[in-house]
Amino acid sequence: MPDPKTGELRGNRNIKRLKRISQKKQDEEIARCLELGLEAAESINDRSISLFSRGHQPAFAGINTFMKAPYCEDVRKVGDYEAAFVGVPFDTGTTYRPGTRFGPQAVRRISAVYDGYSVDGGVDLFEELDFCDAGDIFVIPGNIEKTFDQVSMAISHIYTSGAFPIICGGDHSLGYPNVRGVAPHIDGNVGIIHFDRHIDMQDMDMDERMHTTPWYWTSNAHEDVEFHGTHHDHSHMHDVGLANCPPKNLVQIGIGGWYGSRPGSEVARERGSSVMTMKDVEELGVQKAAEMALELAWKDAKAVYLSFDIDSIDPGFAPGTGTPEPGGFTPREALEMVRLIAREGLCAMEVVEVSPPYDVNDNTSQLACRVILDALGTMVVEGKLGHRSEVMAADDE
Ligand SMILES: [Mn+2]
Repeated sequence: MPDPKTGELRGNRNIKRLKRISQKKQDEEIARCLELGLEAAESINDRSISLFSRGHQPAFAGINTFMKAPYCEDVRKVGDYEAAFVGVPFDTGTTYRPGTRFGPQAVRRISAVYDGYSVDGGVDLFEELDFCDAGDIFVIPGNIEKTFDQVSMAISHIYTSGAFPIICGGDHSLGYPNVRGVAPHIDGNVGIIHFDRHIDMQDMDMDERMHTTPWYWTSNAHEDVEFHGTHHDHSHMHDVGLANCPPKNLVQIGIGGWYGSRPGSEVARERGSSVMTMKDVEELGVQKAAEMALELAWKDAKAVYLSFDIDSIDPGFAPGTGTPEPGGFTPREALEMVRLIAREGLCAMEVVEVSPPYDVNDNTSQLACRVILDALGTMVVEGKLGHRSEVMAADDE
């Protein structure tokens, strides 16, 4: 909104603020590219260009990590970063279309188009946040339970190293092992804000813990479950729920349509999670819906986890997904919801269900990338992540 006093546009305010942010990272990258990629041909006037592409430009060139961020190959060092993108290329939990195992690579590829500077976000991600790409978790195709154990241990490693986990699926069965990697390390209740067209809360689907089941296993069935310290305590199928993930702090947004929600709805009703349909969001408006979601998720909680199923966005915009359901969010609504929710801070986030074989023009993977960037950017602006104060010069206006 324009400033109510001066009438100055938000964009102009942001541009001024962005000017105060250092260009240290950008300068370092140019020096690194010239060092590793050699000096350009004589006819090239811009001497910051190297002979071999080693950095962000050209966006269509090079070896792609997420946002062309540093590849943290030695994952023992992941704690050197404030945030870490990690791929979980697993789609054995899908019940309709597969293909999400190719999600992380597609998101990485399209992410190269972004340079981390956002006028409407008012943020320069590379300068204000140290983040890396930690590569992919070694999933076991065809074995859901072994994959869950790998995933929980890997996410737990990233989280306890001190980096904010940015988890890119993969199908939504991962919601459970992802949260199981984080929640046991939080000294208090964890709220979950879950964007989806599907309720994903039944116990089993076709005799396994598929992508229709994560919140049955994550949210606990009893308020008085004993708190356990490690994820190992929750690695058996007979455990129902993580001790500090009460269903009252689970908010499910965008639910609706005609696919597979009956068994999960019964569980949601029994346990008392909050189910916000698309119609609820439409009637409340995005701002009010986000406020309600935050209130519910944060009630007596220490942290909130964001689970974003890309199928919550209408398949007209996001066709590349396992179980499309018309009538979802527009990208503008979804991204605004994500920004409003990220303002209060998150303990980790996941974006799941991007299935590149069904995608068109990378639209779906680009939206997944935007969900990540908008959440990160918002947290940086709000001081919940990164190091804005260190790179921002004093206001000299
Ligand atoms: Mn879904």
